[in-house]
Amino acid sequence: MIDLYYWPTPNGHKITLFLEETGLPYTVKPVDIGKGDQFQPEFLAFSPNNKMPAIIDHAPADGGAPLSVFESGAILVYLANKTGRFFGADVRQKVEVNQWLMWQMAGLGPMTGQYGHFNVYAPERIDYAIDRYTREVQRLLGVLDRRLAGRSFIAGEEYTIADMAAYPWINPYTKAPLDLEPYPELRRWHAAIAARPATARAYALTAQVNPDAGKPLTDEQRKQLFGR
Ligand SMILES: N[C@@H](CCC(=O)N[C@@H](CS)C(=O)NCC(=O)O)C(=O)O
Repeated sequence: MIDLYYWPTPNGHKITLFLEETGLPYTVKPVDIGKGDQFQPEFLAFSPNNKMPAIIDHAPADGGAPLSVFESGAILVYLANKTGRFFGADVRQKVEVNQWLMWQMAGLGPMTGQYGHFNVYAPERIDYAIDRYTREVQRLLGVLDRRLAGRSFIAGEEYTIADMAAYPWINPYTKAPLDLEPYPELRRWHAAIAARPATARAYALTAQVNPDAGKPLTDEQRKQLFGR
């Protein structure tokens, strides 16, 4: 059994996308990041960067003690190795999956996160930051759109953890939507993943775990998330 330390955000969705695709049994352990659960010593003991997602696998492959993993990319790689699924069939496919997973972790995720921060959460409007991150996100969406030309998914014809990492970060801010019109391959790919039953199951957890999802942040939530 896997304990998933989770809150319904783009980085959290990556892991539920994987778990729902594979049917691996898991228990959701909510980490309410607006209440400061990520700073609790019990959580920091295995997730020292005070961010979710994290997992504890109580039945690791070596039969040993429970194994914890933090960082969404590392969790996806761990789960893909554990199940032998969604990481490509041979060394060349694995390189494709891995390099696009790193591209998401180091580029699309952080840049889109900053785009969201300065458009949705910042207490004052800073035009330079908004312009900078808008242009960078548009550049990255263009990179992904070109990559998807002639391919069903990011690494080829198979759905992989590279897709699961990128999908939740495509236009995640309803209060600051981007125009996806210039990216037809990306829109085709995104619609295909949205139509998967596992994707619907993964996103259905949002309302269950955080009924307040989508509401403006309270001052207390803002303090927990951005005040330390
Ligand atoms: N690089 C990390 C980023 C995780 C992350 O940013 N998690 C956010 C929510 S999406 C979080 O837990 N924030 C709480 C905080 O910053 O205090 C990963 O991919 O797992």
